[in-house]
Amino acid sequence: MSGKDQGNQVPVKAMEDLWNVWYSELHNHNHGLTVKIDRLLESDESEFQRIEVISNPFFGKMLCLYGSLMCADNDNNAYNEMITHVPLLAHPDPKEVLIIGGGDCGALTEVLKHPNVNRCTMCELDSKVVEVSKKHFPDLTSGLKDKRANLMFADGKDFIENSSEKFDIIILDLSDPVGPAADLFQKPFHQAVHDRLNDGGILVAQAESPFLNKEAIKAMHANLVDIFPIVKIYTCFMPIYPSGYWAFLFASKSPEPVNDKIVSRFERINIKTRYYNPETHVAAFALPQFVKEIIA
Ligand code: SPD
Repeated sequence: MSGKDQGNQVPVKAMEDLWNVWYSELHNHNHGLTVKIDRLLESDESEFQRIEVISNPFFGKMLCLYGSLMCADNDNNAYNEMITHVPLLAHPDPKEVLIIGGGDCGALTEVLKHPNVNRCTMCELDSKVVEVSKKHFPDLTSGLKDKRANLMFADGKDFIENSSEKFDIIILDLSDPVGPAADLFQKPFHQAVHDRLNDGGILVAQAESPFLNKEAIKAMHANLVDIFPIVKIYTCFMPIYPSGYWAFLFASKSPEPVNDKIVSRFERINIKTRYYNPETHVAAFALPQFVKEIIA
């Protein structure tokens, strides 16, 4: 039969099913993550990297830098809440907080939920990431409206090495240890960060996947134990990141990450979270055997 004989019409339902545009991110040579693209909302290039925003029916808008997913409407809370509230509630009175990286502003927004913080400085290399995030992720970037937010565009390494300012908490909210962020995973940088911390200060760094990046975690951990008296690893569930399981390194001049003040401090700040609570804080430091073995 000819097309005319069939009415030459493809039923609407069949047309919907034909929509078949996907984003695939390889996590090694053998596997990766694939998400359906409803719409390509942004595709741009900055001086430093490609920047894409796609939308997916389940995850909502998703920010992708240099071909790697950074955050999504429906998957950012675990990472942003755990990289911020864990050190801020482990510290007795954090006033000055520094974020290196963090261009989507999710960590900044979480930090500024703490009423006792006087100022949160964010040093991001790529202004275009902040610009795109402001356009597409109004909730994540809402902290920028807070007058305690101090945003600067600079190389985090230059800022740390050339500044004399000191902080109570420094958060390394970095992309992967390749390209522009690579030096920020190295020991000289960790030493310089240590020197920018006040007495009792805490460094927290995103530390990649314990399932896929064992060597990177081992090396970072080894660097930090040479510099800080207290170094711990903790983890969270993060579905859009490689393996869905993510690590952070907690390095402190004196506060322990798990202490008996966590519950009362959390109650005092009275904030709404989706992943963080005092139980997930404590539980995050209970490590599966294979993660303990990475740092043994
Ligand atoms: N492969 C993705 C790793 C992302 C780690 N950091 C994300 C920073 C988002 N603020």
